[in-house]
Amino acid sequence: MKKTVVIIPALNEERSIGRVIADIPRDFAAEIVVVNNGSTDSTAQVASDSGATVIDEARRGYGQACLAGMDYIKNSSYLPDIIVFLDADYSDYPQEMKDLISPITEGRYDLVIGSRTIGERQKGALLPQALVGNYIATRLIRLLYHVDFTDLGPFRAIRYDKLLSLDMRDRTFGWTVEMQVKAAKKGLRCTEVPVSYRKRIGTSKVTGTIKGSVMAGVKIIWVIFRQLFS
Ligand SMILES: Nc1nc2c(ncn2[C@@H]2O[C@H](COP(=O)(O)OP(=O)(O)OP(=O)(O)O)[C@@H](O)[C@H]2O)c(=O)[nH]1
Ligand SMILES: [Mg+2]
Repeated sequence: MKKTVVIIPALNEERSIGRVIADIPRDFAAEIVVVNNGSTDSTAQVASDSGATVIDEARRGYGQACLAGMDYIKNSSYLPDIIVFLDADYSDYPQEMKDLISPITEGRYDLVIGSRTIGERQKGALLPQALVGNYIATRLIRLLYHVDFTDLGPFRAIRYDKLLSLDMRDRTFGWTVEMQVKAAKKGLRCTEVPVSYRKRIGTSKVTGTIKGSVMAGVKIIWVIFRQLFS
């Protein structure tokens, strides 16, 4: 069986992180790595009590946290086959992880995005600014890089060797789109599966605030265009 490691960036998610970990199908996950991104609550304690490996990354940023998770894996003694990225706020349904990894384990795809726009969404879970942002970003990717995505969702699976080949760098909200654009440019076999999405537990850090939405939107567009020239 393929070895899958789950990376969960977490910033002050003490109310949700335990539930996220509990719902991950353990037969599919060799290790769950929670990257505690400078939380001031008991996120780290809850995560380790729930059976996850907890690593600390003091520098803020979603991408920074994901990079720290990858560094931990690089320095560990084993080689995973697949990495799953998952948010800590319990918006996603971790039990759907098997749908994300089977296209990879069957050898058909390298990158599988969990799409919330083609999945079942609780009303109000994806805010209008996120829907519009996703629409614009995915149309631009189709236009410029000729791969058809419907979402930049955080819940995704990728072959570990392919992930390393992407040389990921974004330290903030551009992380998800950077992965998709680079995968498209490199000709990775990309697909999407529908995933369900519900309202988060706890306080929003990105799309729930005006500042977060604007910053994320600008960053995403920037990443999409910048990859044309690199
Ligand atoms: N924004 C942000 N999120 C971080 C950071 N480090 C870790 N995270 C985690 O990244 C995930 C995404 O953040 P969310 O606040 O859920 O962002 P979102 O999904 O765009 O928007 P909402 O779910 O509506 O809040 C959560 O699991 C956070 O805990 C960070 O430095 N900034
Ligand atoms: Mg969220």
